[in-house]
Amino acid sequence: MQLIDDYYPTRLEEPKERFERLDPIVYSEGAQQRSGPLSEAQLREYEEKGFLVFDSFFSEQETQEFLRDMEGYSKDAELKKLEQVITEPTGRDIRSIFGVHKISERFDRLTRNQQLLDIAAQLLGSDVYIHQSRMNVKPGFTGTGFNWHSDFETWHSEDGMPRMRCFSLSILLTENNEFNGPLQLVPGSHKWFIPTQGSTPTDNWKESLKVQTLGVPAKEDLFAMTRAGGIEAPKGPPGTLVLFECNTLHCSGNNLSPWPRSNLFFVYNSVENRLHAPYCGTRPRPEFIATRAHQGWEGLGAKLPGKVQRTAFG
Ligand code: 6CS
Ligand code: FE
Repeated sequence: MQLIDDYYPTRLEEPKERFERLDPIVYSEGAQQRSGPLSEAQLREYEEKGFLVFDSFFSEQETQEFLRDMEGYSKDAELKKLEQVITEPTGRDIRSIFGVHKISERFDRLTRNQQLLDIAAQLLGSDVYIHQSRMNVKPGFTGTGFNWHSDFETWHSEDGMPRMRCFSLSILLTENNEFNGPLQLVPGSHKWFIPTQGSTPTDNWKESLKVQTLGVPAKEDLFAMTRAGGIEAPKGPPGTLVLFECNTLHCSGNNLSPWPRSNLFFVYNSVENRLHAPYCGTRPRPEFIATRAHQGWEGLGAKLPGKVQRTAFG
């Protein structure tokens, strides 16, 4: 079995201090970097803040079609029986549907939108594939939020994503405003890796996708990160695009407003950053949460801190 170094140890028994990320933020260089579509200024902003916002990236009409599809899926009783449909912690309301690009041809095509692929190549400096897709539905009055986390911390420990060479796109399908539980990001936090404490149980996703308790940074880290960078919650009409680096700290609050807040979420990973066995030692999460089937990942193992080797999923 091939052993893999764990450069970002997390889910630890003992606390470990945050440290600066070991990976680049923008991977393309020279002519590829200058070829666009992102301008030099946008690339610098992404490097500094860890996210970019594009107002009205998609037209109102396109977004209406996405929203119509999404509403159809959230009313589909057959779909609701599938494990990839995550319901709210209390009640049967839909919270997320994973693998939407496998369910919907329109969303599948959307992941291959040329402009999005060009942005992905410019940021990641390679070909890419979709690591995860989902839609999040946060209905008015009852929709609940997500605790503070870095997606990379989860994808590294629970999915075996080795390095930070990945980003997320959130396509707003309804208006996001200060009242309906928008995404809250900490500018600059992507430059730090914050190891968390705790041990990850088998099938943690069944719990964490409803209410996340593991993988949440300590309060001191959140104080330090927000003291340095503050918090920003991008607002905008349907069709706005929020692009954020995989290690940018974020959360979102409950939606107590009457207005639903829904978005589509695509994660682009570099083909040079394929998944290994989960670094936390559990069995891999399902394919609809973390794409690995086409990657021939079996036989890859993670070398864990303090342990010489880890078999596939202990
Ligand atoms: O576990 C995951 O992969 C996911 N969880 C959160 C809270 N954000 C990103 C990702 O979809
Ligand atoms: Fe997240």
